[in-house]
Amino acid sequence: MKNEGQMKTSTIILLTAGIGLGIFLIVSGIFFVIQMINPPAVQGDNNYNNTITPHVTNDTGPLPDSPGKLHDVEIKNFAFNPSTLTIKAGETVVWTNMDSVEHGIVSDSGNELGSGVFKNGETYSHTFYVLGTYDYHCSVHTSMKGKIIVE
Ligand SMILES: [Cu+2]
Repeated sequence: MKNEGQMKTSTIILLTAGIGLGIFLIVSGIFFVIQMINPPAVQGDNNYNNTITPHVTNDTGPLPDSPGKLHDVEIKNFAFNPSTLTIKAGETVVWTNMDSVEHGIVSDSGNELGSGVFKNGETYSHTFYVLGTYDYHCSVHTSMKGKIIVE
């Protein structure tokens, strides 16, 4: 009878060890699968957020030769000064109305320029990106003519 009891005890020990090992394998298996499926959730939200950096792209092609450069054209005594201005692509022309009457900048053809009318002391600015010659006139006084050459 003592022998049978020993057999029973070792069977229980073996079963317990087997079940324990089984549970351990299942739990670690589940943990491994969770890590595989969703790694950021396991890493912690703070670290994850801090690693985000702005992604800068340049979809507009090569940078202009003189980015941001400004050129002034005065509108004075019903004339543009200078009446012809040569700039580089990417540069900006700023028209300032020095007269007491309203003037407006509009392209002779096409729609590159269209300021609407603006008063004494006010400005209109436009950046030219495409090479070419841009003839324009005053929308109020059509005899006032000017030209921007982008080269
Ligand atoms: Cu005018």
